[in-house]
Amino acid sequence: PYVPLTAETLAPQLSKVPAIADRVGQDPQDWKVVEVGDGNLNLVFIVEGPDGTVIVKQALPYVRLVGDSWPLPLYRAFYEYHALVREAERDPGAVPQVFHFDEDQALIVMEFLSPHKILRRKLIDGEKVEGLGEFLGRFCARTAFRGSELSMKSAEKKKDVGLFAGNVDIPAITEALVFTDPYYDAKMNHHTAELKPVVADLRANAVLKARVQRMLMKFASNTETMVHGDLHSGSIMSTATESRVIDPEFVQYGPFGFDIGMLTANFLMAYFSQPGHRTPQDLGAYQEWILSVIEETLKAFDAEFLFLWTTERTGMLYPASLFEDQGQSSEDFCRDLLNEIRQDAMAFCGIEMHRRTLSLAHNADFETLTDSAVRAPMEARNLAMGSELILRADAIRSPRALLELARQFNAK
Ligand code: SR1
Ligand code: MG
Repeated sequence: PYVPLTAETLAPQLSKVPAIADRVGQDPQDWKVVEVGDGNLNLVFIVEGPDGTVIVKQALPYVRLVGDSWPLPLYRAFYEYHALVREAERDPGAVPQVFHFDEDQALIVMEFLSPHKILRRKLIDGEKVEGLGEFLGRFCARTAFRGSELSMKSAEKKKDVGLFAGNVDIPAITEALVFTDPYYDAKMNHHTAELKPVVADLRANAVLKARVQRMLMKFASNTETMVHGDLHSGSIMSTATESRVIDPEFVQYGPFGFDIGMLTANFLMAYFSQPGHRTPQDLGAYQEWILSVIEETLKAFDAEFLFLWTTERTGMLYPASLFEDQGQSSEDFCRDLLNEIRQDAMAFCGIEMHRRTLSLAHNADFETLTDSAVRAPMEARNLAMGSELILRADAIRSPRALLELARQFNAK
């Protein structure tokens, strides 16, 4: 039966698992185990021994952030494992290597990333990461394209959509916490007191709420590709020059623009929160660096998607014959699709900006600013830009336009 591990029980319980023993050391007495999970859901152990180090991640049967009053199925580890396998195929080297999966124990043994640090922490600490935007844009494009009918055979894709459709309780969290709760006085919500009038205005905006509901419907019903499902800066680990994407337990088949939109939101929140973390001397340059990462990410997404469209497109959609002798280039159709993806992404981006300020799970960019008088104006800018993106996603026709909007809201 399933038993949640502790730092004390892990070594005796897992000493016979070759995937661990062969990498860490044969004698569990020599293992040093520390529980380091600081996310909202799981246990994460670093297991270190004379021969090396691995990560053991185990799902808990409830939401760690809330406690056992909110049960959560262990089966999410199964989907996380399968997501990691697919992400590794679709963008080799982008995710940690998986060494072992135990479905009964809801446990994944994987590569220990070192000296990587959670990207959100690096952004709070004012650290830069070389090649970050290129890496993330490519990851989003490769997983989006290669997880869709633009690459997969229809039957294979349908089978995979069916497999991941079993992950029902996890997307339900996103449907509630991201798309619904911010827009009414939901039980688990909390927000900075000074934002009360701003929040009242936002919740009184029927057009905004209808737009969000439309995006919720797309999120729930559009199975264009396999999405990571929770691609924020806490799901990325980086050194100064190298990055990996972790933690895809919110995986589902969903819209092309979902991951890139969520990711952009988390960079924008890092941007708006910077006055609380930097000295006035460092502030402007570091904020501009964050904006340059957003620009690189969005550009790399489009460039890679277009490259894959040109070089790898198979399947039943958009056969080459469609473009022959029509006086139009296949690339034009790809650009139309990329425009649609960007519009969805901008709306998802705005919604994520709202939920991290209003719903249950906030983020450290703002939360580590303990003086609410300092935090509130930055959160207000974040909320206002979020609304603008939801209401006028179609006005953002280029990465530059998005950056310009961010600068405008930051100056308010
Ligand atoms: C109850 S889970 C709260 C949040 O943590 C995860 O990382 C997802 O972002 C989820 O919405
Ligand atoms: Mg997570």
